Amino acid sequence: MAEPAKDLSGFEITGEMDEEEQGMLRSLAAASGADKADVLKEIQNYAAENLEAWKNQKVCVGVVGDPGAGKSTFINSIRGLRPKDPGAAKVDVKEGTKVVTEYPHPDRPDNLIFVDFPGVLLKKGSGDQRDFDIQQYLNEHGEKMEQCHVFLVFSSGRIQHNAVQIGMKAREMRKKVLFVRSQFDLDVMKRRNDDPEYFRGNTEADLMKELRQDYIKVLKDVGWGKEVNPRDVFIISGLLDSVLNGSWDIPKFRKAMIGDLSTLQKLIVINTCRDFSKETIKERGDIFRKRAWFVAMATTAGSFVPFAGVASMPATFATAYFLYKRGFCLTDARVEQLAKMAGKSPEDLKAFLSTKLLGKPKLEKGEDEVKLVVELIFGGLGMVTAIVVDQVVDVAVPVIGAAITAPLSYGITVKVLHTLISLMEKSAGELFDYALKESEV
Ligand SMILES: Nc1nc2c(ncn2[C@@H]2O[C@H](COP(=O)(O)OP(=O)(O)OP(=O)(O)O)[C@@H](O)[C@H]2O)c(=O)[nH]1
Ligand SMILES: [Mg+2]
Repeated sequence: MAEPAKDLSGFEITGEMDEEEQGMLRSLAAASGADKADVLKEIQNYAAENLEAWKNQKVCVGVVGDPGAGKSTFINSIRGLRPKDPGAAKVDVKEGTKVVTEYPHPDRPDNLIFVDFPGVLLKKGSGDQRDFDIQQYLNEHGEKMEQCHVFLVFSSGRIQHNAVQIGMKAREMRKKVLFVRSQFDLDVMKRRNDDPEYFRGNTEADLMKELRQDYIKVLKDVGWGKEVNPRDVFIISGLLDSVLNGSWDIPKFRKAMIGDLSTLQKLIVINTCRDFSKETIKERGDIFRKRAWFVAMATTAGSFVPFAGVASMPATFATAYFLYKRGFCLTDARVEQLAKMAGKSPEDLKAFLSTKLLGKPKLEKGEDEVKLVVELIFGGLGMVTAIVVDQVVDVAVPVIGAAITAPLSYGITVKVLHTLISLMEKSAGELFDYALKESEV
């Protein structure tokens, strides 16, 4: 039956979502009366079916830079690997990488890939690496470059012309280009040795500033040809522990790396890469908060009235709970890695976390973790039993231009999710402090 087309253009979408989701929200906003209830139901079902659609996203990070700058080391560390682990990139001081090599993240090989681009062109027959022809390089590697979402340009000193030219081509392809000076741990050591007085009057932050300015100056000299924002230059160490515990510029670097990605792509990165830095916790929470409306739609799909007496927990809610746990690095496997790194007992850290999240050091046999957390949250919110059948509220879904009415259970679910995310943020911060603070001797 042909229905008159509704004008859906006047509604501004304020959240990040794919086309299909946007269309649905617009029709929800444009619908009237009974229609609205139908569209809402449709969105709830769509959300329930697509709660984990982020798992189909792909993120490619291109890495280019000077020979020996520490590209392979970083590519390993960001994937949680040490150089000799299976799947690790070869770390070699003598010979540079000459072919494009893809390094998938072992936990999500189809979704998160680091691409190591050679800084040289190995011409058949010639073999002369100094004879760098950017056009030929593009002919060979341009297609792969197009597939990358962000580029990291590594240098350990005076960055070479080749790497800068490749970075410029990435920029022309409208890719985000970030500059990395790795091996800062060595810079500190060297400075201490070369100039023993330096750290009397200066801090590591001063040395970082110096190296950052130096990087920018060299970029200018080598012909980058554009103003470089100091905030796009990151001073890091690529060694595994530094990457995991967020030393120096690592937290800022992590934020910048995912800054231009869609929310769904960001979810891939934060749920795949381990990160024990306190400074990125809030950003991770924000990504989950942005998507909480969608989880709540899924959770209130069908005739579900979640939390009505907290008798049973909808599977969608449990899915979100464990997703958050992973994103904040609070799963058992991640806590074990944190313990290993910090030289702490894994059982001790798990008990610490459990006390923060669940109010006790250990779950009793047969207890449901998610149900327990929700009960605690409900207690805190003063909603011991929520009887929400048949009640409606106006809620804020990410669309401007219309008031949207949803079941009250939707509003309550959003509130519970937000509280849960805050609880995880707080628990992660306290856990990382507890694990890492005292171990920094
Ligand atoms: N101390 C320290 N050593 C590092 C760091 N990054 C890399 N290294 C060492 O520097 C050497 C070169 O590192 P790679 O990661 O192989 O460098 P690359 O950029 O991949 O080099 P090519 O592939 O040869 O171009 C290795 O011996 C690494 O162990 C770092 O942040 N700190
Ligand atoms: Mg390498």
